[in-house]
Amino acid sequence: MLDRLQTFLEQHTRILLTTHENPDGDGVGACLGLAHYLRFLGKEPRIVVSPALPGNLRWLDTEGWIETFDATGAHAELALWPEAWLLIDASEPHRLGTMHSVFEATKAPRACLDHHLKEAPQGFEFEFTNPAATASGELVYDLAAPRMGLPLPPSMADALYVSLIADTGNFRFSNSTAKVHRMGAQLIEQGVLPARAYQQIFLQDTPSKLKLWGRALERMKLLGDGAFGFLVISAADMQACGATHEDLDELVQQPTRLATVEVAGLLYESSEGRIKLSLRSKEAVDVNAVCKTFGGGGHRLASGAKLDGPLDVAQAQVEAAVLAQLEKDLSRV
Ligand SMILES: [Mn+2]
Repeated sequence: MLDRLQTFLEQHTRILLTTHENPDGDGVGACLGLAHYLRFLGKEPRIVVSPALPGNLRWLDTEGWIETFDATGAHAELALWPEAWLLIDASEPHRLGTMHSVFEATKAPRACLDHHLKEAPQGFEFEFTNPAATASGELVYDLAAPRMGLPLPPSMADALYVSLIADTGNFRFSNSTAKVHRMGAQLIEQGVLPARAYQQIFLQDTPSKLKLWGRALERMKLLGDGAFGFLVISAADMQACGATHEDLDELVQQPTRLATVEVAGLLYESSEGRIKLSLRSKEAVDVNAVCKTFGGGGHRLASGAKLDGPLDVAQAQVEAAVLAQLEKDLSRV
């Protein structure tokens, strides 16, 4: 696959690198890593993201390469620029968000570079996917490191290290393979400072986020003999804490800190009154089955759904559905 990708990149000069909307550490790290490699090859890469980079990723863009998509201004003619378009860390064109219409309009050959387990990508002339990889940055490293030789430029090493820690939760998740640990070790040998990267990526919260988390955790419901830890956040809670949607990141899995909890849940009411459910399972319980009953989906251990209001009705429905699934999967009577 990497040889095919190398051939694809060699055939073009102006290469547009993009990632899914609401760019994350892996997508951005992989874009920056690949941009370094393409410049090494003498290419002219550009990186355009939508919307703007979250604050915790800005330090990675040491060269000022990342452009924020501006449909009517700077990027009105973007469809005409590239000779090749690469979508990184996603394999569904609609995940480009506001850039999707430009993707549809361009005459350039379009490709995806991704590691997610999904159905075969559609809407691309070329596909470069490897579901065995932990992160898109891992694919970029496997492509670039042997061809560039080590050490990599410092900001490229930082970007690819961030790819790894973003998708492995700083090497905590089950996808933290021996291979990505070795890659992390090599990047540290090349000068990456792991404590600095961790702090820049993960220790960037705001007071409003901690206020919201405090409120949610104080009121957590423990159901099913402590096997279900359930957090509920209303639009009024969000407003009282001055919190934004970003402040909900990683809140859903906090109940899994408890020894007894098998399933963690977060029910969230947006300011428009839409209700979103997220469920996480430690191992034994299939939360995807629960979310499917509400018309949602995801994976066995991480899934989500949208529900109709009002909030208290949705909450009762979720509680009943999760308790039924706990009985089924934990063989409780
Ligand atoms: Mn990824």
